[in-house]
Amino acid sequence: MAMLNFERKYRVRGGTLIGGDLFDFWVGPFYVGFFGVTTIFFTVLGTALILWGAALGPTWNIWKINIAPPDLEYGLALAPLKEGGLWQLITICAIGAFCSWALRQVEICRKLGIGYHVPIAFGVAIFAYVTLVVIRPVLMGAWGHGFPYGIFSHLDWVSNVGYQYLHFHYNPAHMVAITFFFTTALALSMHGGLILSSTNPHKKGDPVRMGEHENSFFRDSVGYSIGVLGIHRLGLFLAASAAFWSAICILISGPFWTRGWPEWWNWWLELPIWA
Ligand code: 07D
Ligand code: 07D
Repeated sequence: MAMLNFERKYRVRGGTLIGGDLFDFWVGPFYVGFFGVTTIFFTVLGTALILWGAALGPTWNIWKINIAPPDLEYGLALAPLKEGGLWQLITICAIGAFCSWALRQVEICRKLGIGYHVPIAFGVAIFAYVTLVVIRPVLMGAWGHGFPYGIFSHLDWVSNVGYQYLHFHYNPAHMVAITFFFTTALALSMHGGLILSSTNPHKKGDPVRMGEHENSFFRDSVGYSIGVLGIHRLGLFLAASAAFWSAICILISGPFWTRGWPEWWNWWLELPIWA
């Protein structure tokens, strides 16, 4: 079915999570929905607050703008706007916007009658962000443990927090996350390469090759092909695992392990079998 016909057929009301018919319409190609409106609300408010924070600061240099979380002495209390309160409001807006976006994806899935794989995948990214700015700061007793909003300042935060634990590469969950990130890149490059190679046969004018050629390439080279559906299951698993283990690696740094990460490996030397 041509795309334009299909869109006309499926673009009917219903399937919303809340609000019934409220905002249940499209503007051009975009589905609006209740959560489209809340996404716009939080995004506009959050961006305005970032601009306000930038206007207070010493620079308009895009790389150097920095909106810092409250000082550690404020603990988990609300801080005055200019002393981290803006960061707290921006965090609420960011979480509101990300969650609204995910719920709008859910509503679109419901209208189409398809699975929730995309919003679940995005949910893992939201989980990583919420771990950084809510779960870990709450467990450590101060909003000041969140990362600052600024292009370079957030890099400084990553570096400083990394060195607080002496050598972050020794964090075992960081190792698992990095391995998943690298494997995701490997899998995506091989999958993209394979699809392009069968879509572009040797001779111009030859028919495009399909699944049999793709499977045979991998069966000939490594003895096994995961298959057309399987490669997408693998891709989603690898990418979601990368973000999930990232969240775990920072969640355990502080709340569950306060010393240098190299020291964690002493458990190996302390095994009774060496005694
Ligand atoms: C390609 C999808 C498109 C998204 C893009 C990001 C903004 C922010 C903000 C002007 C892959 C759009 C950016 C809307 C503008 C202001 C105030 C996704 C793609 C293009 N980081 N980070 C970047 C964010 C954290 C780290 C770049 C966000 C953690 C390192 C961009 C978050 C830690 C490096 C950026 C976030 C961390 C970066 C490119 C949220 C651990 C780099 C991002 C909400 C995760 C790289 C100068 C990219 C860089 C970079 C955005 C969180 C580490 C500015 C929105 C605290 C080490 N980060 N980041 O392509 O060049 O992502 O930095 O959690 O080296 Mg970061
Ligand atoms: C948090 C982003 C969520 C984004 C959302 C959406 C918009 C809209 C709009 C474009 C999780 C945002 C959308 C804003 C945009 C438009 C229109 C993603 C998030 C919801 N590290 N490290 C990681 C590596 C070192 C340290 C993760 C590598 C050093 C700390 C990953 C190396 C030290 C933390 C990772 C390396 C150190 C991390 C990041 C190499 C510093 C974290 C990915 C090769 C001296 C962070 C949850 C991630 C983390 C993290 C990789 C080195 C410290 C596994 C490859 C040794 C403190 N590092 N790292 O989390 O786990 O994505 O965060 O050396 O906090 Mg590390």
